[in-house]
Amino acid sequence: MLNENWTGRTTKPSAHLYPHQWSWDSAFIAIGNAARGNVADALTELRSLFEAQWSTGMVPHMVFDQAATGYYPSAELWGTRGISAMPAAVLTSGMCQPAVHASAVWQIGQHLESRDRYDLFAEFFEPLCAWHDYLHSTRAVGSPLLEIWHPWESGMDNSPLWDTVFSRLHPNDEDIPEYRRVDTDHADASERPTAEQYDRYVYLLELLRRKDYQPSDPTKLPFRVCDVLVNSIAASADADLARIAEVLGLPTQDLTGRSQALTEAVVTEMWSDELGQFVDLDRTTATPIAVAVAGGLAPLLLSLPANREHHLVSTLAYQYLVTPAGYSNPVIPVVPTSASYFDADRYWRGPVWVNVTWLLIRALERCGQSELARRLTDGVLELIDTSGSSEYFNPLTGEPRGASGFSWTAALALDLTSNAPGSSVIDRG
Ligand code: 9WN
Repeated sequence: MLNENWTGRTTKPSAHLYPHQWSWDSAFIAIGNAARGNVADALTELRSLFEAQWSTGMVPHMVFDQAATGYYPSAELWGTRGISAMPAAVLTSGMCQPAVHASAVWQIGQHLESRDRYDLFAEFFEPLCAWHDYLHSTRAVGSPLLEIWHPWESGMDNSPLWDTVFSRLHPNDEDIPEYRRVDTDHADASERPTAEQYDRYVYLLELLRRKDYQPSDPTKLPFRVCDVLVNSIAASADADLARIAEVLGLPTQDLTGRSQALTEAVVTEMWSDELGQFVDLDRTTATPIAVAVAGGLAPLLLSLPANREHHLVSTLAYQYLVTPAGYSNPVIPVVPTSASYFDADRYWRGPVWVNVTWLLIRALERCGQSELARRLTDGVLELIDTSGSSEYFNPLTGEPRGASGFSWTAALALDLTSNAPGSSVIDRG
């Protein structure tokens, strides 16, 4: 399937629904390709993504394949052509996605002999530093925590996390460019965002487009959220970047310091006693967003105080795990099934997503919860064995949802079944 979705330079997330290159998809796919011994394609994938890196350091969330058709919003709607920060040879979106790339490079390096590993790290170190510098300068507005300015930047597009912010947005017709979405041509409407949500995505995109995606005063933006998953991934990748620097014999202090400062901000500013997990912050109103999603467990990727880590593992085990009917192993839906906003079939509002589960499996291994990690690994593999490499899955029935032939599902399953260092197979002893 990965071979079928391979274009020669990148892997389409899915042949029909997502025919371009996406930033965090590429990192997950590269991890999977390296796990199956195809380091060459993994590197080509990451190189092509970083060739599209803006001069500001931002890695764009999409790189358009100019021959591909049938995806909305089109390159025209993004309107990035002519923005001087974008490399002239490519056409990209104007926003970013979670910064999994340094962790991907670190992990791919573990499949290589030391000389090749050194070369890989040397090749990507500067671009990765520029990317993280961008995040820690432009996106850290008045705190070490990083902000996203559009739901698409979280990768979890229509998560219930954004509902309160969206309820405050009342765009005028002239602020929503005319558009016709095409996602519902490829997936059932009941599994995709509603029309009201889609209007707001396009409205927020239009506001950013008018500023060339580089607002001089971000505090004026109507959507400013510090998301737990985004910040945990960044702090964890900061730490991996420091490990890369160490292999290269370079100073690590600043990189480690940045990771620690971000981790500390997550721990002190995002914890919710009420929910027993971390929660997002709405920066426009300076209030926590009291919504439980699996992304709020992602600080398990970080070095947490022991009591927090313990509490978070219990929340994961007792509030999130669910075994689909007829299955033997548990899975983690992106929203706990007990939540009033749980929707088993709809995109980011309840299904199982393999990338979120994979991150939590790796995080559980990191904090010594290898038995729980193993059960979840078996759960994901059982799901894929039964229902195929789907974009997401109904957690109650295990049925496939969204696009079929979805690349990161296949890639991360390959990583989970590989004998690569750091994989669960090794952890299982
Ligand atoms: C918008 C490609 C991407 C993923 C995101 C997922 C979805 C796009 C869309 O598909 O987002 O970026 O059109 O809905 O939410 O995580 O990277 O697979």
